[in-house]
Amino acid sequence: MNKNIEIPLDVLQAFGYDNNVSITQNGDGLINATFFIEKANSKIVLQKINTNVFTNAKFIQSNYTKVYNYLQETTQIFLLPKPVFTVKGESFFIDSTSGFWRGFNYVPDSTVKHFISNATEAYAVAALFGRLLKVLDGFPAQDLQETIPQFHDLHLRYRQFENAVKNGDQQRKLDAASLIESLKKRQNYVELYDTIVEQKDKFPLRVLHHDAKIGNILFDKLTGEVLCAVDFDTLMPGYFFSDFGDLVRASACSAGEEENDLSKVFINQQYFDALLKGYLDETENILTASERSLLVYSGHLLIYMQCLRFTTDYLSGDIYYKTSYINHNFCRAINQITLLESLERLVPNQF
Ligand code: GN1
Ligand code: MG
Repeated sequence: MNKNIEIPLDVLQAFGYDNNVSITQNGDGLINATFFIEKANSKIVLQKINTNVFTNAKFIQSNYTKVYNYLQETTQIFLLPKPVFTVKGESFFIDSTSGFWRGFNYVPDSTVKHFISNATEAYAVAALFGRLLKVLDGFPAQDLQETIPQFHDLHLRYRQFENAVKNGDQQRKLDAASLIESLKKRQNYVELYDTIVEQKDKFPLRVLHHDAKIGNILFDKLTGEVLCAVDFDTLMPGYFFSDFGDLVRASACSAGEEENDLSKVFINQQYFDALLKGYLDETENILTASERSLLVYSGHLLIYMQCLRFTTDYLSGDIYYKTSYINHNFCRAINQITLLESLERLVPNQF
C-alpha cells in the first residue's frame, strides 16, 4: 500500500486552517496516514483513517469520545490527547473523496521511540497500559463498538491464514513453506485462545487498547519519561492478554518488527520481567486469578497472531499493511516467528 498522501484544502479548512501552514508527515503507522499541522502557536495532529481497514470509522471517534469524557468525569488522572473538533463542532470530517479525517492536539514536547532503552523504561511503559486497564475497569466494555470486528480473535486469524495458504500466491507459498509449517505446528495457541473465550467468568471482557506497541507511546522529549499512549483506534472490548501481549511483542524485544538481521531479534529477559512487574503492579487487584496465571503467555498469543497476520498479508499480495519493499511482510513474519521462538525458550509453553 502506498503511504504518500496529501491533505486536501477542504480538510485543512474544515479544521480551521488554510494552505498557509507547515505540514509534516509521520511515517510510522502501518495503517493510517498521520500529519503534523503547524501554524503560529498551534500544532495539531491530523490523521486520515484507512477506511478499508476501519470500515466503520465513526466508531473510532464515538469510542474515543466516550472514554475521554468518562475519564474527565471520573477525574481519573490519565492523560489522553485532546480531540480537535472541526469548525462545525464535529469530531471528524469526511472530504470530497470520502476520506475520513480527525485531529488531536499535539502533546507538547513529546517524542516517539522505537526501542526500549532500559528496564526502567520497560516498567514505565507496561505500567502505563496497566493503568489504562485500571482506570477503565469501571467503564462498561459493552458500551464500546468493535472498530474492527474480532480484531484479536486468534481463531479467526488462524482461519484467515489457512485461507491465504489455500488461495494465496503460489510462488509466495513456496517461498514461505517453512514459515507456514512453523505456524501450523503451533495451533495449540489457538486452542488456548478458545479455552479463554469460552470461560467468561474467569476471563471477562475488558476495555483494551489493542495496539500497545512502543510506537504508540509518547515520551517527554527532555526527560525521556513516559507521557501518554496514543492511537486508540482499536480501543474496544477484548481480553486480558491483548495489551500485555503487545507489550512483550514490541517492548521486550531487542529489535523491532522491521529488523531483518535475525541475530538481533530476541526477547530480553530483563525487559520481560520489568514489563510483567510494571503491568502487574497496576492490575494485580483487577485481574482475576485465572487471568493472572495466564498473563505470562500473552506475548506468545500476540506474537503468534502478528506472525499469522503478516504471513496472511504476504500470501494475499500485501493488501493490508503498508509495505516498502517486495518481501516486506514476509520479512516481518520471519522476524516475528524468530521472536516467538525466543520467547518460547524463555517461557516454555505449558498448556
Ligand atoms: C498496525 O497502524 P499501526 O502501525 O499502529 C495494526 C496492529 C499491528 C501493527 C503492527 C488496525 O498498527 O494491529 O499490531 O500494525 N493495526 C491495525 O505493527 O491493524
Ligand atoms: Mg494502530
